[in-house]
Amino acid sequence: MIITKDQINDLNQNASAEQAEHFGFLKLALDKKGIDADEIVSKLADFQVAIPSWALGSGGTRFGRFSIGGEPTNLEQKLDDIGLLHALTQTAGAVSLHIPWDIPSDAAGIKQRADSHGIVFDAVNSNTFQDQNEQAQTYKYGSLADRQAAVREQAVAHNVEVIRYGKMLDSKSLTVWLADGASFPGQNNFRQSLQNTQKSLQEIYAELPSDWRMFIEYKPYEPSFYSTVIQDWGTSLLLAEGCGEKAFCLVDLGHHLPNTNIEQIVATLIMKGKLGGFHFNDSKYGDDDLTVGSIKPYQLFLIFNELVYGMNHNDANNPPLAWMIDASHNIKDPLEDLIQSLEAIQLAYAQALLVDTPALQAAQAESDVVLGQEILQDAYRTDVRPLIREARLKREGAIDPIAIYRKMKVRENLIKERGLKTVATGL
Ligand code: LRH
Ligand code: MN
Ligand code: MN
Repeated sequence: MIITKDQINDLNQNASAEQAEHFGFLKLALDKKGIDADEIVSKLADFQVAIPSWALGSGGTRFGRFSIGGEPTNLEQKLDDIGLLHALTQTAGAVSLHIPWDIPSDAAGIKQRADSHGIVFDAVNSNTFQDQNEQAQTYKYGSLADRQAAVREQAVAHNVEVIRYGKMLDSKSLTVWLADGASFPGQNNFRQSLQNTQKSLQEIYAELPSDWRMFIEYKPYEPSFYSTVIQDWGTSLLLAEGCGEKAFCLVDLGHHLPNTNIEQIVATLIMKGKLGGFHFNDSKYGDDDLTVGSIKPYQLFLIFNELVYGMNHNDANNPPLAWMIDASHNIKDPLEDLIQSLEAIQLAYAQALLVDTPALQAAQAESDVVLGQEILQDAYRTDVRPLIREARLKREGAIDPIAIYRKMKVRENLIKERGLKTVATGL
């Protein structure tokens, strides 16, 4: 199934008068505050987020999985699904592959398919947290950190292979996330594990093309429940600095212990020019991988506020970030869930763009705590939905993507095309 611009334009008709009215009203209100609504709309229209190839089907928990039907069963179909998302939202113009879950055997064909949907290849992800068939060494006790050289060599070789695939697709970055750690005290020597990890990462880094970047993703626990080698942003930064200027930290919102101040981490990493990428999701407890903005939208706004500030005060030349959604869909239609996540990201970004930074700085200089909060919350409490709808309209996307998705019976059509009992590769 494909969705054409003509179909979207037609279906937008119902909502266009109301959108024009709402946008006009907000534009006037923002104008009075000295904010150019059209400039914000342009920034929103340019903002693109990668969709992970492993999260287009129903995910599951270790207790079960419930298929929604019509899920993509190969990479081509996954790209088609992202194409649908992109047609509707105009925000999903990139895909991030996890290898070997999605091997682009026919790289030219895959690239052409992606091109036809206006999709580019963002970071490629390696996987040394699962054993694959015909693999000589097991990752049961570790991969890049493992105490056995043969295991480390195999894990390094896999990452080099992932870079090779990425080059064929014009990807420009590699994301490394390791499950390496220990489930019990006494299992590993902390120092040795960290040293091995650094050395292995340096070996991968040496194979990185000159215009590539390497992202080092951290996570405090799971699947290792006593200790994880790359447990936090500090360890990630240490390792990135130990590799070189093309190595950066990657923040996954779900990879923090409860109540961690993620916006402060973002501010610090941009200040050091070492923030490379972002995995969006939301969580109540741990790495829950829920829909972005479904639990803590204010935190998301505060994070975006630091991202916007960091990019506008970029003394350390932090490069543009790689944005990706890393969520799992256990009970919702994955495509509807991704549309909601994309919307939440755009909302937080739009709100952050409204923050009156000079006024905030003045309030901080005066230690006017109340005013500082007022300024932030004034932006957060602005209904910015007309801005993101306008951004989508500007690119001929849907004013209301979920409404059009449902009106066009996308899921029903996918089930007709692909069947009711489908399983997509991934988590
Ligand atoms: C680990 C993680 C990492 C993996 C993905 C499947 O929890 O966030 O980014 O690559 O999930
Ligand atoms: Mn992640
Ligand atoms: Mn995760």
